[in-house]
Amino acid sequence: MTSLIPEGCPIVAVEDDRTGTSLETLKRAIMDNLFYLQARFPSVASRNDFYMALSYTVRDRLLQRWISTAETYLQQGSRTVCYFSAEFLLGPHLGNNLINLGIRQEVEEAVNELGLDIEELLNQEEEPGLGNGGLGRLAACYLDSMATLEIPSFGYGIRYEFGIFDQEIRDGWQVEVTDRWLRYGNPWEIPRPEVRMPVKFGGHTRSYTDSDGHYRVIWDAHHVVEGVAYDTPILGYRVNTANTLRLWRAEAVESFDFQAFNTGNYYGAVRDKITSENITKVLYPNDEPLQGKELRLSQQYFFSSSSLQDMIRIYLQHNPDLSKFHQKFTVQLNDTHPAISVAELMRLLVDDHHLDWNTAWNVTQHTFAYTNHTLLPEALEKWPIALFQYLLPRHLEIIFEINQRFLDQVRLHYPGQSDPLARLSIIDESGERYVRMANLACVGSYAINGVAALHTELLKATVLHDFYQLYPERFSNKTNGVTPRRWVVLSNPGLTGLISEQIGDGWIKDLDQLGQLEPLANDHHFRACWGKTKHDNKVALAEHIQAKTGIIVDPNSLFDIQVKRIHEYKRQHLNVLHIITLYQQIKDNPHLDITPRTFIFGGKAAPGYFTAKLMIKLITAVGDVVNRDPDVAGRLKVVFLPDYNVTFGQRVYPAADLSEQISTAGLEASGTGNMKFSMNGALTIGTLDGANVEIREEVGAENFFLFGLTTPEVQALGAKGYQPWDYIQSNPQLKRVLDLIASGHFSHGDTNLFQPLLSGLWNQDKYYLMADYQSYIDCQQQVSQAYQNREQWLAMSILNTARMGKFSSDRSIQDYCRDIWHVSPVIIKLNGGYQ
Ligand code: CR1
Repeated sequence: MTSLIPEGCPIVAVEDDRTGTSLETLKRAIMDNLFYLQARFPSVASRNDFYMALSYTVRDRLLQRWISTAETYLQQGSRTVCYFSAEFLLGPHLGNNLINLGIRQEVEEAVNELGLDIEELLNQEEEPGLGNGGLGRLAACYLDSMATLEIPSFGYGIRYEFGIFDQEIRDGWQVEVTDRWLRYGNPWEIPRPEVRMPVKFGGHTRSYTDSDGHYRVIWDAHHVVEGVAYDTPILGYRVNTANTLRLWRAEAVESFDFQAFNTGNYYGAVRDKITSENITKVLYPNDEPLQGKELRLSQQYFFSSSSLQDMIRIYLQHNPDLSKFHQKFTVQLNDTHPAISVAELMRLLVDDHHLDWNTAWNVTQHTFAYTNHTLLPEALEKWPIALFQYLLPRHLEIIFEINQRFLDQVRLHYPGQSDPLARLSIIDESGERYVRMANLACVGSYAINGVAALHTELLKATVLHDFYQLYPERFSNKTNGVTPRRWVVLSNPGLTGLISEQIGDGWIKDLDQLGQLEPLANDHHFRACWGKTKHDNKVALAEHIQAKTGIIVDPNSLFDIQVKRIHEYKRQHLNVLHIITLYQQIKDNPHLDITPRTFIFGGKAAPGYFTAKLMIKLITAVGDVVNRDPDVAGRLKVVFLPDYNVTFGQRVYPAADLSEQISTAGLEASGTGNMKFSMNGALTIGTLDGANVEIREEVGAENFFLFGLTTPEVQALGAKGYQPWDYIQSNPQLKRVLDLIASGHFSHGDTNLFQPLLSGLWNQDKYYLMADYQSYIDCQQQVSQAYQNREQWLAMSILNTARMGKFSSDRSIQDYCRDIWHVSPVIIKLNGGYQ
């Protein structure tokens, strides 16, 4: 990359170098930052140096807004939402901030004039992958919407040194590689070394009665770790609001334990330091299932405690009376990962700030609200009592006390009945004793919600049924949403331009305005433009696929895409069964006239999830055979794109014709990829699961490819005794597909490789693939036919986008604000820099 020093550039400060956006100012600022922050001159500067210089330039333009926002919140004492989440899957900042600031064009010009390429600089950013999948990405979309809607809010979480692993594919298998995202520096974060919170672990408690006769407990910890704050500004779209995402990093309190040092235990002291700092080393890579890992509980407690202490510190700056804490703050618990906060706030209020129990409980119960994100039983967090006792002895006492008082109330509800008591208890006593985090969250929260209408109904009917009976008024549904800023404007500039030409750009902040596109679905010229935009996006993805995998795909074929975590319940293997079905039809009749398709997969498997890893191997193995078989003659292509992440999603959603949302009904809480696809004009093939149900309601049944069993049908089949082999034996086509895999056709003759997967399908088929197979194949046939009618397909595609207004995360956040948080926007005026 070549570059130019702006020679003879007039040094007349017509605008502030840190806030101005004229071409000359931007150029000067970039070069200044290269010089003073990266300490480089242009001819030796690396691409990363330029990326950093540009990012600091953009960050300067954020800071003015961020500081004005902080000042305004402080002065006004605004009611504030704190979003507690163990995961924030942010994706790259630079492109998003350019869009939200509205200076993308200007910056591109400035960068060009400096002889640099904006795309290259944008690609230089290592995305902060501080999340696994949907839950973490939802948190990121919500931060964007809260800022855009000018809602006073904080995100609180963990600054993992290593985020979600990078995925490589070697010999068709997933290999995990450490995500060293901080290696070259992170220009978006501002360390706050003075904001540090002590977090205690282990040890014992003792009690005494103080001189006023109060019973007090002291927790003598085994050791203390400090949480140090790292802040990232989160700017809203074309507003002055820039909220804060505060992530905590663990630091050992003392560099070395001097006593150990003096007694010669130097290495032991170093080891203790490392152990403390391990807490924020790495994100746990599991999506849903969870084992009882001590480090994981430590992470949860560490960030919950740091965050609550920080909030109390902020509160006490203006108000000595903690009994009204809940009037200033509300905390949204993103799943049960931060649920220990309920006990921790009680501890802080009672032990440290000497509130009486009832007052503290009143505050606590009015502070927290809890979102549940999954019904999978293996994902419900529970921690062995022994682990709790060892790590958080004081919290265990508090939880016992909360539970005792709670169960006393339950007894009044169910006199003489022990079953509801056993189910509602925060302590699971059915075998080895556990603390049930969902129960703790429900007892300690004033509001409880699921993430799609069906999911919330299922929560009320199953997993949280007993709580629903007890506290029906606490329950509501809040259907997920995604931010159109990242998922349309940033990802799909072509479509953004086309839409804005027609209806203006108001839709970016008010997605319902997309409805104005509806009449254009009948406009021949508009359809042609729509089709061209999609085609351009497909060409770009095809180039990317070739660069990454060497596979050549045809942009005229139907791009059929499934990207999400690899999991049996999401049923990527059902998709594979369809591919093999088509393959066999071609083998039977090589002249068959079928709609050419490119099947694209992406997604990570949890490193310890054997079956999911085997599913990846199956996809790549089938691809290897199908892509090369001369009989197929390019009509089918199968691509597994490695390392699915936010950046990759931004390329993929705009290029999809068909979105695969094929989970077993009743198991996908919501899904959010389904929304991103549809917003970008893909049609969906899906089951009646999660938010698919609502997407179909919005876009119209005629614009959605529905198949499969419904949730009640799945439940009924399970209750009656599901026999997958009945379906296999009575369906020769299905049997042939399974037999072809078993024969070693896709595994160089190895008949064992896929046996674990196949025997799973024959024998239990926990996720009902066999039951849904024929319906899926038939539905795919309809998709293929529909794609042949290009005009009709384009009209359906336009209608999908036009009717996606509901799925903006702005709508979700407005729902939370109105029904749960009771917070209102605060308008930020710019205070004009640092003067
Ligand atoms: C769900 O599986 C949902 C996201 C966000 C996931 C997915 O359907 O869209 O949450 N749940 O609500 C999850 O990660 C730990 O649970």
